[in-house]
Amino acid sequence: MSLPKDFLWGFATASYQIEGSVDVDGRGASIWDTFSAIPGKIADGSSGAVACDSYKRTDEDISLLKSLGANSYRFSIAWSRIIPLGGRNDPINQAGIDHYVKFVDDLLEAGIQPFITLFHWDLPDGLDKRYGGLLNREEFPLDFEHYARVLFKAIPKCQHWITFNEPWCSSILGYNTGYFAPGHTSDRSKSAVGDSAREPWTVGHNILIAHGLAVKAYREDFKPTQGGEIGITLNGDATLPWDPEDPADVEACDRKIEFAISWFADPIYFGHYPESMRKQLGDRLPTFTPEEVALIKGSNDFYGMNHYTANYIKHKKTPPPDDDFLGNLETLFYNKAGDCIGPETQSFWLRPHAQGFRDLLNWLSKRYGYPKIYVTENGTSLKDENDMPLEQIVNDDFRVKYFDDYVNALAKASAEDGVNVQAYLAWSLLDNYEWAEGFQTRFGVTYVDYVNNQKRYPKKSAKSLKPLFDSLIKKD
Ligand code: GBH
Repeated sequence: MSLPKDFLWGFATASYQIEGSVDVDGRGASIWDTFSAIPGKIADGSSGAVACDSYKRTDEDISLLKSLGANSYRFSIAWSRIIPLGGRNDPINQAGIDHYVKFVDDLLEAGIQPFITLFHWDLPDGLDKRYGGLLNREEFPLDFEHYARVLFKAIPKCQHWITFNEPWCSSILGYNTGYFAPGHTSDRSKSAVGDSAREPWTVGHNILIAHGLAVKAYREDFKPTQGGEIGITLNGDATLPWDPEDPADVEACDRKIEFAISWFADPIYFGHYPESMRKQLGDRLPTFTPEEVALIKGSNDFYGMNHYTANYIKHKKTPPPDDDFLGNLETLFYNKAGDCIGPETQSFWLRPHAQGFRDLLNWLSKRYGYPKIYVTENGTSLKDENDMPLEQIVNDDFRVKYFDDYVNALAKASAEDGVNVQAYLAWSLLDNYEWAEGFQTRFGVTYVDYVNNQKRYPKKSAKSLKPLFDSLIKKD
């Protein structure tokens, strides 16, 4: 028995990936509606217009969670359902609020703790059009704070709030590679607008300010009566040196994590950006004013960790180009000795390597003083799963093994390394809209039949987590 007695576990999703009903109950458009409508941006040309139809199937999803034994569920709220145009002087949509209030009531009634993500990438399109969305230092943080306050007030029963999901993705994929909405990049064959060398660092900075304002609002005006917690969720992969004998590769391993995670976590825990980023990016990386430091430093009640995979890291010898966001290094699946980091999946970036999870939990704990960690996402796709017959899909032994290996690595980090982990949310409850990959890549523990009325079929992995956690969580 190696996980604490009150350990929370369950599944995670995000609004645009599962809800559908994009024109229902007064919802406004988000940047993902706009982006997915542009030909060539999404692998299968699809959008989240219907997705898993979860907006209309809350009862079914809650029954499913209950049947799988989960005691927690992480979902995100679509900002444009709450404030269709997004801004602090724009009309509030009561029907959208009512939907999520009822959903939380129903979850609690079923004995399931909600973890609410305020922002999982679906920015109201109105804000992007009005003032450039996340790029706007003055307006965006204030509009986010206002949106957050509306929800803190409406949903006092929620005890776990996550401000932003993976700001790295919003910044880099949204404003450097252009792979995600709103698709900005310096590559003019992909986008008419964007500056890959500068915009991502501005966006990251603005997200940190917005996070800080929402946390301050919660702590001052809601936490005293509601008693909940608030933090941010960051994504990052584990790193192993391509050549363990080469100190430059060993150093590049830390630099890779600093560019991915410490970009946001150092300001939150220490009040400044990592030295390695300052050195490489110079004045393209914004600086914090004393007021901003006061706002952001210490703004996590917990550390939200999304984690999936690992890479071998090889340092580069030539100076980095202006659009480099990795820290002047290569990410590889094979090391110098020819070892492969893990088996292929359907996701080009994901190869299971569970030891990396334990290592990264330790790295983060050491750097940030053993904070309370909630694992807010962890999971895998399966190579060619979408093309398999249903009988084979529901026997997803590869995913069962992934969860088994990763959760055991987590339990060891908790029991043997002193890592303070208190929750684990598997990604994902349902197969869903995998962003630019469309519906071809499936991450669900539940198969969703998109051609037959979104019918759900729990896979073997769905049922594997309860016995796994039962065997690991201490019983008093
Ligand atoms: C999560 O991100 C998301 O929060 C979730 O919505 C999503 O469905 C889930 O993962 C599965 O993908 O080669 O530069 O394009 C996971 C972290 C970080 C994984 C960026 C993909 C792409 C790297 N993601 N990464 S790049």
